[in-house]
Amino acid sequence: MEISALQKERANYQPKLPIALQGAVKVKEGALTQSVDNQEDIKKLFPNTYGMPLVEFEPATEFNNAKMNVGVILSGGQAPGGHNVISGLFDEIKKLNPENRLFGFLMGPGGLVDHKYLEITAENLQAYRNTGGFDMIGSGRTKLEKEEQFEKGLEIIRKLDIKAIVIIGGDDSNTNACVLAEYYAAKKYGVQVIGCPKTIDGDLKNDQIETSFGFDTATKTYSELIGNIERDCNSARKYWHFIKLMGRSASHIALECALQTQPNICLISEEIEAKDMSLNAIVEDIAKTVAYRANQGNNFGVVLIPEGLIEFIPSIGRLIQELNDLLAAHGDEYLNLDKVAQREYILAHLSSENKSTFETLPEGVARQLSLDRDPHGNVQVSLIETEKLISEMVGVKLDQWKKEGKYNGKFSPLHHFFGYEGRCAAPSNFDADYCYALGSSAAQLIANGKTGYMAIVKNTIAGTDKWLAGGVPITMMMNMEKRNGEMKPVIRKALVELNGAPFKAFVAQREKWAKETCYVYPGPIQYWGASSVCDITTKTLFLEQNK
Ligand code: FBP
Repeated sequence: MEISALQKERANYQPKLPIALQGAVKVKEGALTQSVDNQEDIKKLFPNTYGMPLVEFEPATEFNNAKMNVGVILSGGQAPGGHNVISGLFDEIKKLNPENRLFGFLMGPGGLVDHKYLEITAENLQAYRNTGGFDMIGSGRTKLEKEEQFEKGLEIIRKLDIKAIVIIGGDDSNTNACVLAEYYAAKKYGVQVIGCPKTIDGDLKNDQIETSFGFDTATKTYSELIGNIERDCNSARKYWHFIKLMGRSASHIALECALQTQPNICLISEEIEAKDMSLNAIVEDIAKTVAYRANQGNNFGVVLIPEGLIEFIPSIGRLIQELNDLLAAHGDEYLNLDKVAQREYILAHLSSENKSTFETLPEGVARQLSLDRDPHGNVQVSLIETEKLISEMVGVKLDQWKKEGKYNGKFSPLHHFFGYEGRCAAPSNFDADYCYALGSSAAQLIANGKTGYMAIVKNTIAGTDKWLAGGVPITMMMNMEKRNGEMKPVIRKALVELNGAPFKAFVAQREKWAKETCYVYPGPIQYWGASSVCDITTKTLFLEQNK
């Protein structure tokens, strides 16, 4: 494989570990835990993995030489740092006992079920250390949820003499990791399951998980691009850029990028939902800023739009809820019909309020909402061109104001979607270290007999030496939510908190950013050089931890 000059140098980077993981390690057990909500339901569903204590690692004097083979799975969307979780896991299990072996299941959870795997060795891992992407073993969105999948997986687990499976994934994948852990524990198979918090979306966080890996690198990558566009925009002064940013549900990515780049407008889905804003109200707000700036002679600007926006506009959210139920109960009756017949079927079955919302949406958007779901039941928001929908509506509003003599500017919109390009960037120093520590923690959880835990690293705004590593029972993060028409135990997704420090910091400045031009140009991720540039993490994490 031919590698770039950067890759060559970056391969030599030795990720830093918290003190507790640098030598021999022992476990300190903390308080027993409870789920965040619906305690009785969750306890009933997870009798073997509920209520376990928090775990923290401490330096020890004696080495644990646990003999264990481990399987690892990358699950869901790519996030920078996945390869470093694998590196940390590999190095730690070899440190425990050089005879330990690591197997990577290929193309996500499906690899476990289909018995497709690769043994990870020092040689084949070398080219992937500190690199972005999940291409070493691939990823996939197969949902591990059925007993026959668990039993199929067990066959290969037994064949390879695997003691534990590490699932590197987001909230849905870690929910499934917990279901698998519970199943193997209930059957007394002696197979442990450990999760690792991954997702660029940043929505897998709570009192125990400070951030999901990949968020740091992805937001730095997008902020670089946004900054470049802002500078171009401020040079030519003739375009309005509408930039949709990835992040399926929560607006953490958009908010972090706004804090880094100070655009004229950034929509935050959670605020729009809380204020019960209609699509029209959102459009009118943007048009007012465009008109204000035009009045100052500034026919240019930058608008950030979180990709999950559409689901948070209350009227559209209610429509999606009903479409989810319809899809779960009657999907078979219309999924195979042609486009026109499908639309007719759906319109005939919706309540009158949701029917009128459905009718007002452009046909392509309506179709995306009604048909496509990923295997976890999520609307595929990356495929909906919200940035175009909104800018077109702003254009229509401005034309109307022009006719009424209320606006006299030029509005030339351009559209961008920053998503996939941020998911496989070479991990920043933060993500490289964080992921390596997560992988090492996962190995230590296994060596100490834990199952149904997620590896965690805390105190992440301090230097790596001061980071605290350990594990949290996955059931602690669960509650019951409706999925595909049924109540299910799931890890609660963290949305942007409107009384949280990052959002408040944004609100304190956004009016100024809208009226004036206050762009900030973060530039590309730096891997070497001044620590004030290379080692800083996100503004979100900094503001949250300094609360
Ligand atoms: P995960 O939650 O699995 O980490 O995925 C995140 C994400 O990148 C979302 O931001 C995005 O909406 C989605 O994946 C896109 O999915 P796909 O890669 O299947 O198109």
